[in-house]
Amino acid sequence: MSQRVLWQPAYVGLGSNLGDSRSVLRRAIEAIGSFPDTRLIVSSSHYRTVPFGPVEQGAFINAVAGVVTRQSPLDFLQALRSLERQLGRAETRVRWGPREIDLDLLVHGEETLTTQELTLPHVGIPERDFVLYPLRDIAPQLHIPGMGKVAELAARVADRGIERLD
Ligand code: PH2
Ligand code: MG
Ligand code: MG
Repeated sequence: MSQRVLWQPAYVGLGSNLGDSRSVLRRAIEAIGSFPDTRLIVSSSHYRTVPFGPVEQGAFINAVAGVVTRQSPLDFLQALRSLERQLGRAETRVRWGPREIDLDLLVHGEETLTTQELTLPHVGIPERDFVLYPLRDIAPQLHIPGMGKVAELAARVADRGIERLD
């Protein structure tokens, strides 16, 4: 594990539309807060969201969690992948299709990188209500490198029928 000196703020997008989605999201957020060299700072409400993309499927539950971490982006990504498996995500999910749990690293400090494995910031952020609305709850003033301020990005994305849950 490459442990860095500086703690960086990082944000994780969570989604699920198979199984007991709300319970899986709660367990995922708790587990992320227990990653080595990581502290959970804040998490958004859960939202019921209309599926985005070409696949016809059931509604998602989405949320966003904010942490500070000393893990590198790639180590943090590996930890998210292994947590997805631990929470019962099947290996062979269709791209864009239904899933038990999806944990996407959205932002890691000021990092910008493009590799096979990981692009930071996550390229889908500006077009996704199911990321921007929960992210606005917890970090409206966050500046996303190359994209802009969360509150402004959220104001620009159409509400496709997103519902905040308690
Ligand atoms: N995830 C997808 C595809 N479409 N739609 C919503 N509303 N929420 C998601 O998390 C989502 C999606 C694949 O990761
Ligand atoms: Mg995703
Ligand atoms: Mg994913």
